[in-house]
Amino acid sequence: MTVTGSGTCSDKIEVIQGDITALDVDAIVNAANTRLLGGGGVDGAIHRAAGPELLEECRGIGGCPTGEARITRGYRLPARWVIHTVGPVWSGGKRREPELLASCYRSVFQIASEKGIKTLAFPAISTGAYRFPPDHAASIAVQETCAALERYPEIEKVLFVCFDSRCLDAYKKALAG
Ligand code: AR6
Repeated sequence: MTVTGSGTCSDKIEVIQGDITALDVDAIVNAANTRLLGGGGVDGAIHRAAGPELLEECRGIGGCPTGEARITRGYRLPARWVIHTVGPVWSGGKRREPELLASCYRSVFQIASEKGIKTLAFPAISTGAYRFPPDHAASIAVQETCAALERYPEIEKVLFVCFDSRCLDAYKKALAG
C-alpha cells in the first residue's frame, strides 16, 4: 500500500509498507544502536542483506552517539548508501527523547545533502525495541522531513517505510497534519 501526501512538502513524501532492505533508493536509513555493530529489528535485517562488509566498515567507525548519524556503503543492498542513526530509548518523554529523535532526522538529512543523495528511505526510528510511541514519532518524522525538504530542495523523494498497519496509520495522521 502507498500513501502519497498532499501539499507542498509532502509532494516529495511517500509512505509505504514493506521491507526497507529491498528498496532501490540512493540511501536507506538504519535504526541502529550506539555501538553500530548490528542488532535486531531493522538493523539486523539491513546487516543480513548488506553482508559482512557492512559490519566491517561499521567497526571502523567506532560507534555513534544517540541523536547523531554516520554513513557507510550499502554493499549487497540495492541502495548505494546506509545512513545509520541512533534513536532514543523511550522512557516516558522526560529525557529529551523528542529532541533526540528530531536530531536523528536532522543529522540524516545533513549527511544526505553532503553526499548528494536524492532519494532516501526511513524506517520508523525508535518505534520498535526502543518503544517510542508511533504517533508521536511519525509527527516528528514528518515535521523534520518537511523542514529538511525546504532546506535541501535537491532531495527529490523521501519514503517512510512501515512494517505494520499501526505505523501506516501513524504516518497517515501525521501527513494529514
Ligand atoms: N523494514 C522496515 N521496517 C522494519 C524492518 C524492515 N526490514 N524490520 C523492522 N522494522 P527497531 P528501534 C520496523 O526495533 O526501535 C535494534 O536491535 C519495526 O517494525 O528495528 O530504533 C538496534 O540494534 C519498527 O517499526 O528499531 C537497536 O538496538 C521500526 O522498524 C534497537 O533495535 C524500528 O524498530 C533500535 O530500536
